Amino acid sequence: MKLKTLILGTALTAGAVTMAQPADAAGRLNVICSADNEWCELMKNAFELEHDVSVSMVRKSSGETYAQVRAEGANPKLDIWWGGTGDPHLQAAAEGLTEEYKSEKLDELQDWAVNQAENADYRTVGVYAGALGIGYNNELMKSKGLPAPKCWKDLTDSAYQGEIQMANPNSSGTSYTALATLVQIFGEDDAFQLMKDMHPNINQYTKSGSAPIKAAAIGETTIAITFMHDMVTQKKQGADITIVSPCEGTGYEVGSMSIIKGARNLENAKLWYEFALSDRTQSIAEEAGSYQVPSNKSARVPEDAPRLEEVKLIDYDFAKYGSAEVRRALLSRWDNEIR
Ligand code: S7P
Repeated sequence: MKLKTLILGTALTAGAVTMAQPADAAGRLNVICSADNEWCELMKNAFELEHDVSVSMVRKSSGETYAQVRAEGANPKLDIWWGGTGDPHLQAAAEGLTEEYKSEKLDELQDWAVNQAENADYRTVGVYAGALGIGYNNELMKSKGLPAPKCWKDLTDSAYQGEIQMANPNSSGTSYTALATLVQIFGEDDAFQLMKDMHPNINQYTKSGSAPIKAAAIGETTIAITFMHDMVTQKKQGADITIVSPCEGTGYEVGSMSIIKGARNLENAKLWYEFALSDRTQSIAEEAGSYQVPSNKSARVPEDAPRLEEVKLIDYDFAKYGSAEVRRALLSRWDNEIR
């Protein structure tokens, strides 16, 4: 029922778009999508309705996508990478794996989205933003008599043994954002000590970043570390979840988009780029249960989207934590000392 409503809603929205803008390019486009599956599908359907282009799409987490783009560097099979946290997009840009492109819509975007493009010499751009948080299942928390966490440091409490779930930062952009956030708040050595102390409390390091809050929603874990907007998605679907903005402050993502260097369908990749940055396209994200803040200033911000200005955000250093050197070093230290 929900899916039918979603597809119908999308078709109507994108159908109106088709009348205003006739199809203007033929052919194919290979998209790799690192946002949630429902949003990826919505984007594909809306784009195909607007343009005479057949989209082949795969969904992978941000870190996994980066690894694929890198592995295929000499023989690219993908044309465009849409969505996913900005750090691996920046790393790909620094390694020359993505194409420079200056959109005609840059003036319509929020500063954080333009900064992302500038940090990468226009080899990527911001499409949405969202803050990281701690979410917990109210019923489990109560039935187990656990104290409610308010701060990152609280997650090291031995009372939470086996109660917390987060993703593996190698595969997941969400979890790399968590790792980089803790390092920026506490300093590298103290952050690694915190993660070591928290390790006995972790019941699973998942592949995907949003999996932990989905698990909390169905009572498979009590606490999850994910983006707040992914928690809102679960709450809107009826889950009894509390969203915590950690007392020490928190990091955030600039979800990004990049054209792959050597894309075989470059003109169609540019069509997708412009489509994805438009206020009209960004305004339909909520139909797929996505509650990030859109990068186009004129796009509708979902009523339930966590507002960045209401969260105690750190001054996340995207250039540093998206650099190949720092990202590689932190992930390697995590593998050696935490995993
Ligand atoms: O679409 C939801 C979302 O949280 O997913 C992206 C994220 O990369 C999830 O994948 P991984 O953590 O598994 O890489 C985010 O960019 C986005 O906000």
